[in-house]
Amino acid sequence: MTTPPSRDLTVTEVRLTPILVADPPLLNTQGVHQPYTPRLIVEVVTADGTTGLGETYGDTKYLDLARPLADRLVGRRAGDLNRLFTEADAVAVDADQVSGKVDVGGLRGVQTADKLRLSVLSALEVACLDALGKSLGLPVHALLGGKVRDTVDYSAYLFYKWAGHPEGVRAEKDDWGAALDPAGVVAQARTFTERYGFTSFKLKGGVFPPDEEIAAVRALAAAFPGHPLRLDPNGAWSVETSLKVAGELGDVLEYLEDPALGTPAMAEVAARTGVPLATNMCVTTFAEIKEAFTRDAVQVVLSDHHYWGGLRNTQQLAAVCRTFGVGVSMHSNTHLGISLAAMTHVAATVPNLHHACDSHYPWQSEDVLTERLTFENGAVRVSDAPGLGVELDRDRLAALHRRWLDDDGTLRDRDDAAAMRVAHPEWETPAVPRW
Ligand code: GKR
Ligand code: MG
Repeated sequence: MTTPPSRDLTVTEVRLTPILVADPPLLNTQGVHQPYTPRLIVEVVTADGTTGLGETYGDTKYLDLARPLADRLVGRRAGDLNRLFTEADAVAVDADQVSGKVDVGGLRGVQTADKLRLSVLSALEVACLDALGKSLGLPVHALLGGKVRDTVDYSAYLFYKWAGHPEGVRAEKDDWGAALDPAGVVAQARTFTERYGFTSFKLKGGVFPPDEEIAAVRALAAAFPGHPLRLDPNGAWSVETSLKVAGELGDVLEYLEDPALGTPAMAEVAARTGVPLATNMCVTTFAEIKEAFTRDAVQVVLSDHHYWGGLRNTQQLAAVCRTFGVGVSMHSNTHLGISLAAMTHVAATVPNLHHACDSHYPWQSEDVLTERLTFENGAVRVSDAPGLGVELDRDRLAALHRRWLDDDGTLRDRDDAAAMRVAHPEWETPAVPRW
């Protein structure tokens, strides 16, 4: 009998590198994306010399928590994750960050101490799984129980957008052009299909009056007959407006995403339409599931490993959804390749993932990887290489960190309303429901 080689997977160091990555002027109900958005890159180093990678939100409130949480990981084995989750409860969260405020940048409901902790822990968990996988020679999906598919489908994430950021603002240029009406939205969708082969489409709504967005979805349906379509106004509509949109688009929508804000309003819409409702705003924690499912408020939950607390929690969420006959898919916020790799690994292990996942990745021209991940026929191939199957480009990481260091603080916390005020000084975060 051969003795397995001994690997010391004790965590010896956790490196935290905040960065600013280029982001195009994508519009949503709160404003417009900043020219650069903050992300945090996590490296977990183990005693056997392995480095695992993770990624999460990079705003100050996450950075403030990242160091104390990372310190709790040092000295533990990379596989000792359950204990990290229970210990994290003891890490204090600044009361100012959680006094019932709606999360501004993330558009994902009310901020809580738990959501903040889990959003940071998720990056540590992913980095530990990457390190474990690399050290053991196993892909992350194998550590999660194994893949049930070889590719993961994503949908084209369409945004109303300006051609460029406002004059005089430091920004990277993009080649997508403007999309401010139905013709622009269809042209953007065509670019998505040409470049990446996507076959399903989600339009970020809540930007223009609902009639204009209905016209855009109708134009998409005419241009791409039979393809799954979604519309997501991030809770900007009243119950009556949501029902009007559902009535007019019911024949072409795969689902309507967060038309109205909060479980009671979503439940009322759901009770009065046959169009399935999806959410990444009213079910964002395990604690929110009971009320939403009992009231049949949502038919699809869009999981997000960043704020659900990692890949294993995402699997648990999928199991709960399966138990209650609720669909599951994946939400996205601006992210890079480390997170796309993590999303793809966990998505590959979820049997009941029947809708293409969201991803902002095509909008990100910059990354910290030596090789970008690619979409073929709208899907990402599940890597069988050890860990996540991605490698860090240290020069790119250093350059994007330098940009973060050089920033005077204005971009370090994503604020879409503030970015909108650069072009429209009179802009205020709209009251909800907006229409
Ligand atoms: O990137 O503008 C955006 C999105 O609106 C994002 O912030 C949302 O979290 O994509 C997300 C969603 O589906 O609600
Ligand atoms: Mg959404």
